[in-house]
Amino acid sequence: MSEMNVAVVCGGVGAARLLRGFVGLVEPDRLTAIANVGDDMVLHGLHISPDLDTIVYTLAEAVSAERGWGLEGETWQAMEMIARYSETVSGGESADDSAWDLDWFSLGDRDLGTHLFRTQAILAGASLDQVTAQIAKTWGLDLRLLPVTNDRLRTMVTTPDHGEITFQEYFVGHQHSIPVSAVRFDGAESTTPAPGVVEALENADRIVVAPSNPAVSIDPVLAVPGIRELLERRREDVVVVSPIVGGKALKGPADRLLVELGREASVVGVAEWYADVVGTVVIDDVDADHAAAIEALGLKAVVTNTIMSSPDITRALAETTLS
Ligand code: FO1
Repeated sequence: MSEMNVAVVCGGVGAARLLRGFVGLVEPDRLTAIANVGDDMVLHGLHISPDLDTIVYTLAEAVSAERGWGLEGETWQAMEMIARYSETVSGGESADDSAWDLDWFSLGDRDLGTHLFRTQAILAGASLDQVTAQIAKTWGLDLRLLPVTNDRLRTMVTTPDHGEITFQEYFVGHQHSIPVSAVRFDGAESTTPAPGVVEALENADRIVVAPSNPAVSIDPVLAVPGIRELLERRREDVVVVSPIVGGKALKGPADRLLVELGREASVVGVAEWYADVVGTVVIDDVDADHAAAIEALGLKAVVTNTIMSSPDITRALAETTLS
């Protein structure tokens, strides 16, 4: 068991998978996941925190293997009721009439229990980090899971045909199939880090940036005042696992977003994206010939298998980020 204190900066699915490699390697009270909240939204009156929930469900081995989010063995009774009411209010209008499309974001019946619990806690005065700790404890998580901030921060993307829309309207509503010209983190400038976040990053022997989407999952975490500056100051102890392998994102639009936002969809593009805040980039074996270009940027490149297709590979990858 490593005696190191480790802080992992997380988005959703890719981060949750890497965290599995740290559990059992790093002491639970020395392992802190600091998660993005820019994907959060209030829907049907419920506070939904997709990246926090994806981490909880994945580490609890309860996540839907097929979807990578939500719970295994879900039923969708509540959503079916919402879909029926949606029909009524939309008068059967086309699905594009999103004002009345109430079932665009799929919430399973068990997943709804999480949102109901979180919402009632927040309405009763709990902060997001407090209710997240209760959810993590309920699922028996062996790490500390912190939202980067308790304050409202919303990732907004600008698209040519739809103007500025919320992250989930882009990611789910449009299945991230439309080009993005800009990303903004609404409210970020007036947020503060949640309790424990700065301490975890200051005390960490190693800060790991998970293989999440740089533009819409990691950058919103860095947008909370003080966080980017803290990583810049500790750049030598910060390691990022590239979310791009062989020019492609393993899941989601990270490769397209890098290009749309002016970088190349490669491990070099990732290194450039993070050049100010990381000292080391971990890249997959298939990208070994890009190591020199990364080192030319003044970063270290570490080549290993980053395809987390088994617990052993995931554990080895986690160990590599700590070595
Ligand atoms: N992703 C989808 O593509 N479609 C959905 O209907 C959907 C519902 C959903 C519900 C709860 C949740 O925690 C996540 C959900 N996601 C869905 C994934 C979510 O949009 C992404 O996990 C993140 O926001 C991006 O990392």
